Amino acid sequence: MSEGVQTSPAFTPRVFSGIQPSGDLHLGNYLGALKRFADAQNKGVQSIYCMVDQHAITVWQDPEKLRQATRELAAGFIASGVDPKRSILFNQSQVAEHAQLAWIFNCVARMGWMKRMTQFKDKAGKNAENASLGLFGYPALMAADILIYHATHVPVGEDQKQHIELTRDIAAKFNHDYGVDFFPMTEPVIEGAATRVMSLRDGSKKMSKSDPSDASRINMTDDADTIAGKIRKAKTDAEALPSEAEGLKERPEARNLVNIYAALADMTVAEVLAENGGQQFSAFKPKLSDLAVAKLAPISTEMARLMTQPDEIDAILRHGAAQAREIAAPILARTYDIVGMVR
Ligand code: AQP
Repeated sequence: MSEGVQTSPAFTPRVFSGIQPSGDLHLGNYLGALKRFADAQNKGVQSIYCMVDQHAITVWQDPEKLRQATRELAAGFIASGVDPKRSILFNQSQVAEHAQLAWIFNCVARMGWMKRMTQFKDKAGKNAENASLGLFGYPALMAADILIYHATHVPVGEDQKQHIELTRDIAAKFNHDYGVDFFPMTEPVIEGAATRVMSLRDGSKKMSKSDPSDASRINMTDDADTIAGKIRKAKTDAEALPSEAEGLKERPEARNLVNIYAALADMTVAEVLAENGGQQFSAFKPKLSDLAVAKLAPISTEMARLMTQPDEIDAILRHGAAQAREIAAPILARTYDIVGMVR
C-alpha cells in the first residue's frame, strides 16, 4: 500500500473494509472510503469489501429499509469502481465467521478499552444506559471483520482510526495471551486530501448520514441541481482563497471545500491553491459544483441502473460470501484450536 507502511513478512498484503447500510451514501463515504477501495483494488492488492449490516443494527433499522439499503450500498460499491470479479464483495451477515470471531474478541477486549471509544460516546450520547450492548461492543465485531481475513491494511476515513488501533490492541492481546503470532498488526490506511470531509453547514462537524440537515451533505444520489444548490449555500467566509495551504489553517469551511475539490480532481491541496488562489468563493463554488456533478453523476446513474436488477446484486453478494468464507473458515478453525475449543 502506501510508502512506508510495513507489514509483518508473515502476512500477505490483504485489504479489508466495510460500510454500514444505515442510510444514504454521501460524499464523505465516497472520498474517505469507496473511491479509495477501488484504488486499492486497482493497485492489485487482494481486496475484500462488505456491507456491515450487523453493525447497522446496533441502532434500530427498519427491516425492509435495511434490505433496500444493503442492495443500494452494494450498487454504490460497484458503481464506484469496486469490481466483484476482482474484489470480494458481500454482506457481513452472510459470513457467520465474523460474528463467531467477534464473540472470542468480546472475551479478549476489556470494558475499559470500549469505554474510551469516542464513536460510542458520540452515538450513545447522554443516554448511554439505553444504548444497545451491540453498539458498545461494535469495535470487537469490527476487529473480527478485519482479522477473520488476516487483513493487513484497512482504508478508512479519519473517524475510524481509533477503532483500528483497538483492533491492533485486540490482536496483540490475543497473540500474547495464547503465546502465538497468529493475528497481524493491521495498518489503517488514512491518506489523501479527504480523509475527513466536513459538513457543508459547519466546518467543525464531519459530514455524516445521521446529520438531521440534508443540506449538510452531498448524497451520492443527489441530482445536479441539488448538488449545485448545496455547494452554493455551503458555509464559507468572506476571504478569497489563499495561494498556500498555510492560509487555510484557521478557515475550516474553506479548507473543507478545497479538500473536496482536491480529492475529486485527484490533485494535491497545493495544486488546487496554485490554480485557484486569489479567487472568491463566488468563482470557486461553481467550479467545485461542476466537478462534483461530473464525478458523481455517472456513479448515481449506474447505481440506479443496478438497482433495477436486485436479483443480480443478490447473486453477486452470494458469490462474494462464498469466496469470503473460503478465507474466513480456516482462520476461525485455527482460532478455535488456539483457544482450546473441541471441534
Ligand atoms: N465525513 C467523512 N469523511 C471521510 N470519510 C468518512 N467516512 C464516513 N464519513 C466520512 C468513512 O466512510 C466509511 C463508512 O462509514 P460507515 O457508514 O461505516 O460509518 P460512519 O463513519 O459512521 O458513517 P457516517 O456517515 O458518519 O454514518 P453515521 O452518521 O451513521 O455515523 C468509513 O471508512 C468512514 O471512515
